[in-house]
Amino acid sequence: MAFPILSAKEAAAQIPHNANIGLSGFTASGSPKVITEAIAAKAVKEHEEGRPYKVNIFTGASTNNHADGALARANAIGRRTPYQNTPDLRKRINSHDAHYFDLHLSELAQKFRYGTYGDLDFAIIEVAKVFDNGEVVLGTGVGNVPTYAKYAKRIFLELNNTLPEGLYGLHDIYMPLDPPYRREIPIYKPSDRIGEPTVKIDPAKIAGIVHSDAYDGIKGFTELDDVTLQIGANVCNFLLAEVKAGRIPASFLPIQSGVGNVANAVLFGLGNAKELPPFEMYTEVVQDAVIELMKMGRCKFGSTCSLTLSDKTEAEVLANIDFFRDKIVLRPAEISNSPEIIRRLGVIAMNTALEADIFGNINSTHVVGTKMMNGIGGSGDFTRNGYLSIFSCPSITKGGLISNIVPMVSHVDHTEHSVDIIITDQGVADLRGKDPVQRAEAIIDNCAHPMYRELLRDYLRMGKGGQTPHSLNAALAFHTSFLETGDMRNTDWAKFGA
Ligand code: 0RQ
Repeated sequence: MAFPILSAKEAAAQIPHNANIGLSGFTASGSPKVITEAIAAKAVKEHEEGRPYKVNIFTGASTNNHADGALARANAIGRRTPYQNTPDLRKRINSHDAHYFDLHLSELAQKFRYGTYGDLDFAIIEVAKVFDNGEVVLGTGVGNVPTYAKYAKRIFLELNNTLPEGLYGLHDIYMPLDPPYRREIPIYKPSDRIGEPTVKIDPAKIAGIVHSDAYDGIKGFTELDDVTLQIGANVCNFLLAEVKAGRIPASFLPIQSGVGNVANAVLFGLGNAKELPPFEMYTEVVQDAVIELMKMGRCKFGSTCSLTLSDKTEAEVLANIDFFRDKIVLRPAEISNSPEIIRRLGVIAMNTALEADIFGNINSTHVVGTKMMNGIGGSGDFTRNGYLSIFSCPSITKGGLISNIVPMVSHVDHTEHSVDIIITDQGVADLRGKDPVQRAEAIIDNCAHPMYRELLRDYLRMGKGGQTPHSLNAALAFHTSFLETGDMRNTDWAKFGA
């Protein structure tokens, strides 16, 4: 069947105000680029002519500057979920121009199938190849494509000419049945394949193909500094001690690693920790550092939802795809992040906090309790189900104006019940088996920066008893001091009756 070839503008012209659109990909990888830019241009024109025009965007995770970036600049996003990380969209979310709701990434596909968010009018899917029968080979990120492709009424394909056909075979496309018929998802080791290499799309739904040669545009990470290197080393030393103590099997367990500079440093540390055996990953994002670890033989296999690689590293991987073919599988988000599989495989979950409180609760999303940074992403999927759940962050930020260890987190993403270990550049707090006061002592002594330890100890002493001795009138004093004076160190407990 010959599908219509359209320009991006012709595709965008068919998408009306208030349409629900599912985008392919996971992070910048595999996300559409040219049709989303054309929708943004259409929105600008509609707004200039005095008509409302916004679309509701459902994705796998964050997207890229061509999608979230362009659409946010055009103020063209109505509803948005489950994760984002572009500065322009962040501004729209925090000003309520875009109505973002933050969701565990494993949940969106099934919630769509359950009918929670209404009909899906369109899917826009980046592909490496289209077969005449509607089967497609996806790009470097899968996200929620299987569900979006099945449930969208009409589908536009972005055929990206920079993606080699050699991507065929890297994907493992599988969709579980929904309750009450769901069975176990039969993955028993990270490299198990249970599905198909392609997504089968009903050809009658394909509204057209738009050619593209745009790159994901992912930048490399910030150079590692002394603080991030120390965090990485502390994580590795902790894992090594757990193996030596027999609490992690000597053959090791699959690893999940989050996003960002800190996660990158942790991966770098794992590469250098030669006492740890080569390991496998069961994760959602493979970033540049993992590719290096694969080349070094340190990472044997990566099950992931996306290859979130800088343009340079992606070109290298795609040019040498045969070397990586038996080392990578790309899965849908509900499989890469499946609570069932994470629990079964015993995944070691390693994610990053914006702030942790002395009792072990974690804020990963809200700056000073109010402004959305990125979102919870998959951190909750892994943290709640991991064999061991580790959070790391620097002990201080902005030269010490902010302590990342606070009396009470200003927003809670991960509760004390899900967090086993907190690690900063200062050291490791092992929270397992400790009551709240013992946890607080471990976190203050081992993780807080020395310049904040006395303030935190004073807070604990001020506590009004009970299992978790908070001083409710002073619990957010670090944050209010920062907002009032620009420095958490100016916290004055005397103002709170201490
Ligand atoms: O600000 O950009 O102005 O310099 O936050 O901080 O230390 O560079 O940390 O890049 O590792 O990101 C939690 C955001 C950490 C990320 C978060 C400021 C700091 C800096 C970034 P600047 P760093 P990282 C897998 C799992 C949730 C999603 C997740 C994240 C900027 O890891 O989004 O885990 N996680 N997904 O200065 C105010 C504080 C701060 C602070 C740091 N306490 N208060 N600002 N900053 N701490 C992937 C997916 O789900 C797809």
